[in-house]
Amino acid sequence: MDLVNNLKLRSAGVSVSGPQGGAPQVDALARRNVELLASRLSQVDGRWIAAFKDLSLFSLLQPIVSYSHQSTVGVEALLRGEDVHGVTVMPAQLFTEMASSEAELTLLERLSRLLHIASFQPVAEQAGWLFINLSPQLIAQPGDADDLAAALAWAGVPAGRVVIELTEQASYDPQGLVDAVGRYRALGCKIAIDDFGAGHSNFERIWTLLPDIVKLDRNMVLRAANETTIQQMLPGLVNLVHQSGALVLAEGIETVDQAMLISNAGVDMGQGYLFGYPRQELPNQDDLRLQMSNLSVQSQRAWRRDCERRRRLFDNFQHHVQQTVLGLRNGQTLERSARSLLRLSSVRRCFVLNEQGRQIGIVTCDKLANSQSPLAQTRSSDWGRRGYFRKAMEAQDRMHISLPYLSISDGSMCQTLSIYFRTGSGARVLCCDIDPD
Ligand code: G
Ligand code: MN
Repeated sequence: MDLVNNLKLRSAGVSVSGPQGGAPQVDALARRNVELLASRLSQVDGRWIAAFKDLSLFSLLQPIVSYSHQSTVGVEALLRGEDVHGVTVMPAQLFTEMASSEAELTLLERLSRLLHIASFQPVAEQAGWLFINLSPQLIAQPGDADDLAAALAWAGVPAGRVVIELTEQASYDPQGLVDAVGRYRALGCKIAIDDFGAGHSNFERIWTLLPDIVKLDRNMVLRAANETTIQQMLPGLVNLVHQSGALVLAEGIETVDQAMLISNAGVDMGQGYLFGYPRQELPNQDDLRLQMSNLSVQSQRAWRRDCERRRRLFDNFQHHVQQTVLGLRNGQTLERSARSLLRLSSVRRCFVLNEQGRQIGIVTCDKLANSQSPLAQTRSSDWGRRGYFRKAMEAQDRMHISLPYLSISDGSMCQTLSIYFRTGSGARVLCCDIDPD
């Protein structure tokens, strides 16, 4: 029986599994299939090659680095083909043009998976995890987890070293996909969602599959490097993914600036040409460590410069805020007390809250004074749930500064300075909205 027929038997739900000696159990049919697949593999000059139609397939490994470990924690196996003229065929073409039926596509996916496992085996000690791309269609097929288990047993690679990257294609059987993911987890594999932000790699998939790792699509890195809004959104996005219990990996890092931006956003792991091209061999670990350590030094330097700049800004604001408080405590109007504060170009408005967080006075800079927006009318509004109010009430001895947030009064990002003080009528919090730095 040939492999394609064997796969058909499996798809029809026919189980030929028998008892195996020793653990872990490997399904007999799956083992036979893997032996058939393995017969297409050969080693030329130490490199594994698989024969598929007129092509020679081979596997390249691209390093995945951890910012905290400052070293490689895994490799993604990437398929390449070579035709009889020595011309390279990329995966997109291989999977869309070279397989003419569903059964052939399954054969190609399983063959390339076996090739990846064989290519990874000699470097498994240094390489950490092996990331393999698999389509939702393949993994949801009956018996596919058995096939993977047999392939791993054949090569002697533990399932705990395998991360299954679920590609961004649609799944026509969402519950089937959830069940399938459970089967790979039961083997000991980790689950990653590939190309998050593209195609069907979206929040729905995170919520239903609860992956161990989410790989941010390369396009997200590119856009974050070029568009301020996306860059500002990135830490929040990373935080959301972390809250789901998944680590975050960014793909397509090509420049030092992109690597720093990603690291500052809290991303855990990076992959891209900056750290290493897809190659047959792993990159030199000492070089990589040096590169990671340079990145870390540069990022620390930038952070310190930023701290110093922010401290100077803060000191300047603090001086004017204290002058305002002094005026208010002496019974002057808010207009008069906040005059010098409002003259600073980044100050938008100053307002005073009572001890419940209700606004009892406000002055705005000239630019915003004539706004017609209904949201700009904040008389007697309630800011009691805001962090800047609560922090000022909790720690009464100093001025606070909020993180940037979206102001509901004018619909743009701002930061709020806040400080507690007392008047004859009770506790007050003076707040001052400024443009984010
Ligand atoms: O869909 P997936 O993320 O698995 O695609 C991986 C592909 O991305 C591979 O073909 C690989 O060669 C390519 N790739 C890997 N790193 C980079 C990079 O830094 N820049 C670009 N443009 N492509 C990359
Ligand atoms: Mn991938």
